Amino acid sequence: MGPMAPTSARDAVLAMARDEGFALARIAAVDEGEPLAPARATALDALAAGHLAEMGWMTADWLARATDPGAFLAGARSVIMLALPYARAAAPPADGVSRGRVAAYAAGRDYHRIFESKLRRMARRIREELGAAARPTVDYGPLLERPLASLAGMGWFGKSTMLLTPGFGPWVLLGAVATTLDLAPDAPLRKSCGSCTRCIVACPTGAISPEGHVVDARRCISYLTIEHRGSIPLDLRPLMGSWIFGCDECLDACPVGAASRETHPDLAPPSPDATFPPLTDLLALDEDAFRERFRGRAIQRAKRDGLLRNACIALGNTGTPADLPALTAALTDPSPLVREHAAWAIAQIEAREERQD
Ligand code: B12
Ligand code: SF4
Ligand code: SF4
Repeated sequence: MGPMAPTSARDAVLAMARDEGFALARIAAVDEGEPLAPARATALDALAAGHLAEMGWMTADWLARATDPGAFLAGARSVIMLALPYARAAAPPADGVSRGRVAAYAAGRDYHRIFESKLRRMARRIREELGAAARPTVDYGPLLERPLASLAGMGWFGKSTMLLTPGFGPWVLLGAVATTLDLAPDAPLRKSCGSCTRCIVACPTGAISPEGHVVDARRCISYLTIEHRGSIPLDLRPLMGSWIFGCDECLDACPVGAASRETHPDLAPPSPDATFPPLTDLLALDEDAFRERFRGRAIQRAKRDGLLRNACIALGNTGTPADLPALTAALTDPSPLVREHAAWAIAQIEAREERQD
């Protein structure tokens, strides 16, 4: 059998993506020129401007490799971009309990695990059935996924910096398989946000630049609650509302795909408490209880002290006097970070009560 024609290899790969349940699969050609050179320039500008905050692994060298599929897989000619949709959160239980909010992508099982097994199986089939090299990656791996997905025509760059897909808007998670196969590529979409500015207006911390397309991670609640270690700047705390892991405000505000409620079953939250956890319950978690409760969930990334720090801020912003005993107990938490944020939260709740008297 001779080498497969680009079209039939493409059909074979797309059939594999369907077998794995991916809702979207598009192909970017990366063998000619440097299609990701503009994305590399933008990313290096973001790094130089400090917009990537303290995500230490995102060095200039990492960004250069992350925009070079040939460095990711020797001889890469195509990158297959794959997406799973997930639904925005339903309303929180109306029971008067002070609840935090977890970004919808993180309320179900850890999506990295879900993607990893699907992408690995696809890469193995490409090697075994099509006789070509293939290497998968999701999120933390060294490839910038949004520029690749845009090149593959899966969506366009929203002003929120989210990749907006025609059917699901920003509500998709991405993964990729790079391969040495020469696959017939998809064309980029000719779409844009037009005059819409809803995400920019909706962002609680002003993290999106006034013209859009640039997010300053130093102000982004998603960064602050997930990636940032240590104390949260005082001026940002009151703007963080009840978010304790990630933030969906710029996604919730987006009209594109706003009607979609499609969720891959593995990404669906197991209960309302997974999306809206009672905040004082979180303050009671020690290291072991934290690990047990969030086993297999993306929330592990915030670490125990980080999540309790976030819960204190959410209580400071939305809590009531009923939450004061749990916060007072947190003043003796083993972590100085938690103690400091608990003290801040108590002062916030007391000041709110005084204003209401
Ligand atoms: C670092 C990172 C973050 C950082 C920084 C995000 C940022 N906006 O810079 C933080 C922690 C803040 C973050 C937050 C979130 N993230 Co994040 N994140 C990443 C990660 C690991 C790298 C992205 C990155 O390097 N950003 C730095 C900028 C400079 O690069 P970029 O975002 O890729 O943007 C490029 C393009 O947008 C392009 N570009 C931008 N505007 C324009 C305009 C024009 C005209 C052109 C031509 C190009 C262009 O240039 C940029 C540089 O190359 C990717 C996974 C990956 N490997 O790619 C996930 C990823 C981007 N994140 C994702 C998600 C889901 C989120 C959150 C929604 C999670 C949440 N609910 O809390 C938020 C959304 C915040 C937001 N508005 O972006 C998804 C996005 C899916 C999608 N539909 O877009 C990804 C792809 C992970 C995944 N595998 O699904 N994230
Ligand atoms: S995730 Fe939240 S804080 Fe970050 S840019 Fe979007 S709305 Fe702003
Ligand atoms: S809210 Fe409007 S401007 Fe922002 S990403 Fe969505 S369509 Fe674009």
